[in-house]
Amino acid sequence: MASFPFDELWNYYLTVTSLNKHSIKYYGDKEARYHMESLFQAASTLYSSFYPQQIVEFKNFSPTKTDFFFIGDIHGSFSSLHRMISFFVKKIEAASSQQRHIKIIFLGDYVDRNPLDLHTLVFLLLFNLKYPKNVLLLRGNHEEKTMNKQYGFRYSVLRQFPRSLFIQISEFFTKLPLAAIFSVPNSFSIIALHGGVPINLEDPLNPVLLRKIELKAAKSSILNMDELSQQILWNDPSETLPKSVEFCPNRYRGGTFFEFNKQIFDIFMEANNFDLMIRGHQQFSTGYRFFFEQRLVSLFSTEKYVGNRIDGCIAQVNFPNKNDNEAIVKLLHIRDFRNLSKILSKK
Ligand SMILES: [Mn+2]
Repeated sequence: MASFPFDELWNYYLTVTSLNKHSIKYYGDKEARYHMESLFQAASTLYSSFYPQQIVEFKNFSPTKTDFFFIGDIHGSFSSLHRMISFFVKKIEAASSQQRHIKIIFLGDYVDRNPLDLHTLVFLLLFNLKYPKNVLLLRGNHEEKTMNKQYGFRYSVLRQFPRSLFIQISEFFTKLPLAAIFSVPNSFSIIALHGGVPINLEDPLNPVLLRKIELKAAKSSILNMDELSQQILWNDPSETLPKSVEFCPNRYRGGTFFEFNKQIFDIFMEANNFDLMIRGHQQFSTGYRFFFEQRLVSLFSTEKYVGNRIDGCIAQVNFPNKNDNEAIVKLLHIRDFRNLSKILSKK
């Protein structure tokens, strides 16, 4: 890592005003390749050392002194990520003087469907390595090589780098946890993941206990993952299923993934002691949607997605009171981060 110019790369991305798929000054030569390999190596080491489990649980935080931020799908939107990171850097810097802690959880789907996706991932990892105690990346269904082959990320890498780098990145994706739990004992707990509730297909009303299951998720191809891991990455909530139908093969994504109704959701949440689920995976032009009496919030955190304008949102979550049984969920629009000084002075 000695000659890896971390600060130079970080400052480059942080101050870049415009970018196109060819413009990165570090790309296209041997040095650039070495920098990329070093970056992904450092990111792999970070996740292997700090988050060796597929499901990570946080209990040791001060609930009233922590601001949580959750971010849904980005899909290679560099400008949206740039706005968010600029906002978070200011938040993190301000928090240390206020004795507060900022926790930022990304819910997966960083790449594909946008030619700037490699830049977006690189910037995200630089941010993660700069603030390892504040940032956590979860895995989405697009952090997976068969999706990357189909939807563009593989090409983004191979256009300028050898295949070995793509293999290294696919291996890095296997290190990302599938879900994170934030729990305050005797109070409130949040489950964050990309897709949704994994269903025990042999006995659907017998809920999966997330803290107890053994998952085989650390595979670079979805085909080698176990069924429950696949479902965590791919399932969707549905409020349009008939009441008697608890779940069905996913009408939009194919039959090995599922849509689940409120009953499946409720029994899963109760058995696991979860109060709120935060997930991504579905495109809503409003950037978010609440399901199931507001106990599930779905986020989409990009302003542009395959030609569609999205009013991309992230969620800020606070535990106002240690003994309160409720968290406050506030939606923030990425468009508002264009005027950072204004939004940061607001309480
Ligand atoms: Mn997805």
